[in-house]
Amino acid sequence: MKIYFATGNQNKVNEANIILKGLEGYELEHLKIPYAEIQGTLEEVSKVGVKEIYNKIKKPVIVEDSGFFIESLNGFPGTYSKYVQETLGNEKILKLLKDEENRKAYFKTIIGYFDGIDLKLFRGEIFGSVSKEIKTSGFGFAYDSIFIPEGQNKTFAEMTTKEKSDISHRKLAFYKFKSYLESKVK
Ligand code: ITT
Ligand code: NA
Repeated sequence: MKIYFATGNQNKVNEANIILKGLEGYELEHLKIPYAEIQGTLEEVSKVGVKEIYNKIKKPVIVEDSGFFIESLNGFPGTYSKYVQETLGNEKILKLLKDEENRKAYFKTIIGYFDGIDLKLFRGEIFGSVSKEIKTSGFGFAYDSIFIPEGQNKTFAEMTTKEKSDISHRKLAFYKFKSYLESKVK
């Protein structure tokens, strides 16, 4: 069975493929079809987006909406993560946090799945902190070079895609999705 993944972000597809490896009988196919990103929570964006794409292709499809939430900035950039990454970037975000003791942050992702009958959402989160400096070994994307997961001493961008994908918000959400698919087959 083919699962269509509608996203304009190739990094997400690369990670999803690593995460879903070994799921027998399912194949992920990247759909580069854009969908309207309404202003709302990750849950609302995923729900509306996945229905929109389903109505275009009439096949089981997923979308994934994510954000990076910084506690001392009241959750900013959150649902504005894409725009803020493109406009401010990591350097300016670190400046905003320059004198801040509380560096807690988390990634959250919501996968929306729709097959014409069942509409499901799967959530994944990972908690950690914002690093003092940008740190990368060339892996990852966007906020990865300023995020250190709890219990680790490296940023996501210092981990290989496989290492990140063992613990990431995306992994947790995709594993829930994977269990759902497996229970459907039985
Ligand atoms: P879609 O086409 O799938 O919507 P997108 O890049 O717009 O791709 P999102 O709206 O879900 O994706 O994500 C918002 C932003 O959050 C994204 O552009 C990145 O800047 C950031 N982001 C999401 N997942 C991330 C991750 O695993 N590591 C670092 N940054 C991430
Ligand atoms: Na998006």
